[in-house]
Amino acid sequence: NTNTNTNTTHVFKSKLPDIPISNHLPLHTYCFQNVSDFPDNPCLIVGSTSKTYSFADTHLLCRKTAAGLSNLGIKQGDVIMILLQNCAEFVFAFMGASMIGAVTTTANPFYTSSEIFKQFKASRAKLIITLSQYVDKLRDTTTTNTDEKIPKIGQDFTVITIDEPPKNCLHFTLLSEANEKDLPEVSIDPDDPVALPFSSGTTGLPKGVVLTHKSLMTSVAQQVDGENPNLYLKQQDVVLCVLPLFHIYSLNSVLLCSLRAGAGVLLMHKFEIGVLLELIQQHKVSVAAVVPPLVLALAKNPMVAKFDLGSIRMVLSGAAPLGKELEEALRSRVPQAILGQGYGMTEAGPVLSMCLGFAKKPYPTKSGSCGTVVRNAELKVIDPETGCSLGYNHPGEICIRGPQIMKGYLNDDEATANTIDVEGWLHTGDIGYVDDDDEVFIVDRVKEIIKFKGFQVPPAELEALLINHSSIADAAVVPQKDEVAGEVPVAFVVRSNGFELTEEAVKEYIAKQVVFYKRVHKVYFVHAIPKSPSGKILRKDLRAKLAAPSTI
Ligand code: 4UW
Repeated sequence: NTNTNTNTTHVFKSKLPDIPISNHLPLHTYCFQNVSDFPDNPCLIVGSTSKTYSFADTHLLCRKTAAGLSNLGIKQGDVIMILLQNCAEFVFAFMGASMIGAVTTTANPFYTSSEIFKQFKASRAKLIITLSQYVDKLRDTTTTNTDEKIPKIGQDFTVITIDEPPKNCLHFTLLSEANEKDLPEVSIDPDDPVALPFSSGTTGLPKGVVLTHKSLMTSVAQQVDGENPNLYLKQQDVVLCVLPLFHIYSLNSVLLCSLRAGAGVLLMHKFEIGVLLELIQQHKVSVAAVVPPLVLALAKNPMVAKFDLGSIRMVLSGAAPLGKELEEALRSRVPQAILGQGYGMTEAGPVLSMCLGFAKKPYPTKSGSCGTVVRNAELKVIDPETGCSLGYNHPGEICIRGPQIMKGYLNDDEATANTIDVEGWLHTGDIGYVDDDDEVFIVDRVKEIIKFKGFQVPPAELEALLINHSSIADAAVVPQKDEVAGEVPVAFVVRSNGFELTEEAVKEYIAKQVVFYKRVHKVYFVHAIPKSPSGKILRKDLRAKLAAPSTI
């Protein structure tokens, strides 16, 4: 019952006043709007080489890449896939695509061939930008359905590598050395898509999340614009970009926010604690965007003591819950810094709430809080059973409404309607409450998703693979708490009659088909999977079993 006439809706707002947001602007226009104020400031700093691109360089290279994409036949509305770790070319390609009205779908380069092709096909991408070492995965079609026509590099799609191109592939310079004057004039509607990250949302398989120019532009403005920005980034800041840009957290809150605010972005293509510490010290990183496993490394690794982290003024954590003890442990390592969290969800555009300790005129905040709802948006908490809106301090499902949320799932009206209701509220599947000081606390999750170090593991995907195994009759995958990863996926498996199957065999079978973080960490053989009368897996029962191992 979501009848709002009989129940008053308690709408939670930011403590910061709403601001005018010109969200008719295309994302690239908005992000580069202030470049003429700081053309020579460092924009992108490549960690591995220290090569630095100024804002003027970056803007020009994005325009050249846009022209290059257009020369290759990429048109407004077309989708390109970026299959890269963090690097400058990632930025040129993403912003370049935006400039011609094209859409970028980002994928993890560690994905297996079948994971890449699933996203590639669903997004109907025409071109992939990657590294030569991953091109074999784009040729390996053993895992794709043999009934289907296998797309061929150079014929059905274009592959561009940022290093020496293998056979039938092109070099990135074809884009980055194009003439920016070839950039076609395009008229972009604010509701046109610009990014297409994949997320499984509250249930099922990964789906394309349609984020428009308006969504992302609004989200960035909610964070870094206004007299008193919620996330105050300065032109002198060096913002750590070690979290992958293929995930919305880093793409939005690190890259796009920094571009808009004129802060430098230190690009690291992978996480390695020694290198990270060295780079923080060398480039005087002032803002660190992290996830809880990284907080763990910074808080506990003995190497940290050998480096000077005095430049860090802000540490932003998100994508998974951050324990209070961990936060305290980090505090002793960077006592001068403000520590706080943001709470995001790909579908929400992505930021729902952000620590007000990061504001230009900061507010005091509490440890464990995920911040306060962003400005120009509304947040409510509902009873998951009745749909009734709840007031302060009552935990329920968090819902968000505003111009920043996704347009919907790609080609999936049903999933969209199950997530965004008729009143425009996006239902997160997270359980949390808002306290007396308007701070959001997340306490649980009612959705299926498992978060391994902040990465999404969709149980439905692993269950489909498991059930495909000839010796498996039924299966369910649920999260198990883990000190380092936060959560790990574990499987309950029903063997087919008379078949022998070991835990190792199941683990190996899955490991061959999925990216490392989706691997099954434990297999429990059971006689049946508990299900509701309608056939839904009773995940709560399985989670309860894990909490009391003697019941398995
Ligand atoms: N505490 C507890 C949190 C938290 C959390 C997220 O992979 P997705 O779809 O998206 C993200 C995005 C995170 C993000 C984006 C931008 C930003 O500024 C920021 O602040 C640092 C974070 O993770 O997964 C969404 C799900 O991840 C969980 C929650 O269940 C959410 O629905 N989650 N942040 N601080 N849990």
